[in-house]
Amino acid sequence: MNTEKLISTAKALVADDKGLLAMDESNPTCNKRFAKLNIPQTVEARRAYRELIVTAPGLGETISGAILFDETIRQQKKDGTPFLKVLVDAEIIPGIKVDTGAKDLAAHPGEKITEGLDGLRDRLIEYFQMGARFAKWRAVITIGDGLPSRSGLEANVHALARYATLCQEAGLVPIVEPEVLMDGDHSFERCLKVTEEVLRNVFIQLNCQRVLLEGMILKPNMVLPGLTCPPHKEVKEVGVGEQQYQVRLKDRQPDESSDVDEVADATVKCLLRTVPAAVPGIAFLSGGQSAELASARLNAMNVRFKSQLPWALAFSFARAIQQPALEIWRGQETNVKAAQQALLHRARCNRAARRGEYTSAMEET
Ligand code: 5MM
Repeated sequence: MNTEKLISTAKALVADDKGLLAMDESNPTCNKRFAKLNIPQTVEARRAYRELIVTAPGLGETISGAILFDETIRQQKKDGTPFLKVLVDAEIIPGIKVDTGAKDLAAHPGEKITEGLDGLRDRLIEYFQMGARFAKWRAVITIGDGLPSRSGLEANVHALARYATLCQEAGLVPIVEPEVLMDGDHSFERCLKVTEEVLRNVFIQLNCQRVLLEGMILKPNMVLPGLTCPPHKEVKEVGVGEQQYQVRLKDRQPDESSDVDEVADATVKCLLRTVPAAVPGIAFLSGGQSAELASARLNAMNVRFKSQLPWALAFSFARAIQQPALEIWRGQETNVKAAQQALLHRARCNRAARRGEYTSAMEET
């Protein structure tokens, strides 16, 4: 294991206020997103879309690394230039998703286990030889009645740690992604509790499996209420003269901007309790938040806490960077330039969020 190289790659992935672009959707996920926009679900359409992304002019000014899928890492531009060369020429570090997906966990209704450990050592050697310098594995944790179970959680964090050690042995920086899903009607507080429990167990296992913390990146969810959590009434005590009044401020939906500071505070509190200072960076997933809210919440964390934190707070978004571009492209060659501008805009917004300089005015330009 080349410790120095791992550490310098991990640092480079979160350096200079840049972040990661997750473009590692598996074929079924990519096809599902294409189908919604009537884009053909073919190898060529996926290739053309990924060409649009990697050739967006100046992408390397905001993006430090791109996470690819196995099909994509082997593809080329229409003119035959390998995507890997395009990325390296743009000073973007190529990465690769190496899990083979989340499957039903036997005897655990409602829970998933991420697969892909069998044969992983050999696959990592091949990806390193191709030019990848980091990898990604996503564990999926569902909140529900009695979920996550202790055994479901342990199985997932154990697999994450086994993956991370194998990556470092092969010279690849592991992105460790334990995603607590937004699906469900759970409260904000429940998400905080479960995310804290998950992250605590992730680091216990990473230490057990002898992962070099300085040579990895954590990719967690932000702390958010479930997507179908009933709107809660925010009630505030207000003093007027001698009397105290309870003032109902407004009904709040989980994905509204009014909770930006609350999300920032809870997320950072959770991370400070669980993530060792040796980890160089935390790059959030967006998890289905709107692109604007993902930027606003990352921005709030950096505005409020950046100077006090031991690690960088960055982004590793897929939908929150790509979705607006995909909706403009819709499979049409004539829309490529406009789609690339939308992609670059989101990447710039997120770089601004890393600096605590993102404002809603950026969305109007
Ligand atoms: C949670 O998904 C990851 C981050 O994406 P979002 O920012 O959209 O939440 C993402 O890297 C994900 O792991 C990939 O898109 C691959 O997903 P599938 O399900 O296709 O393996």
